Amino acid sequence: MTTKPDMLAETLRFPIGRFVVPETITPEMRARYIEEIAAAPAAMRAAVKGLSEAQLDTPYRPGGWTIRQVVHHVPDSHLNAYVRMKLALTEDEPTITPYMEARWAELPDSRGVPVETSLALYESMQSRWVYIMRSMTDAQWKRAYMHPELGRYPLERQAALYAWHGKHHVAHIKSAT
Ligand code: NI
Repeated sequence: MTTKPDMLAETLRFPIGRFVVPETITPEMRARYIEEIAAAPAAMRAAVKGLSEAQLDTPYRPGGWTIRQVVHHVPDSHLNAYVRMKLALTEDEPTITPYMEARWAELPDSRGVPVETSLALYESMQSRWVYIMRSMTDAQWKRAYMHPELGRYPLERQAALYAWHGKHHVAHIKSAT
């Protein structure tokens, strides 16, 4: 039984809902994921436009990351995803290394670097990632990496996850401002 404050906390933490693994993924769904991934950097740029330094250093929810940490987290996360996809495309189900996102978000760059640096990084890196995804064959989408905790992770599911992830964090910023 969920109490009301828990539901509020859940909504603040997951404004677009938690990621749900699709049972099947069609080529049309993959095409939509790619477009959502491609659109996310501009959406993030728009979400932080005009925010003051004080606003950027304010948590988006009680106990949550600051907006600046969120902006730096997303390219950190998607850079890991980009590398995982490349590993899976070029090796036979390689085991990837998870990273501790909460600790990354406490490193000095996540607290101090201007958001513009990560907006540019996000746009630049993702333009290469999206270029690869737009070229992938059905067989390549079925390739996978091995995640030590989540098991075999097919690339088409990874695209679904990161399409969700970009929108998830843009929604955090919008919910706070
Ligand atoms: Ni995240």
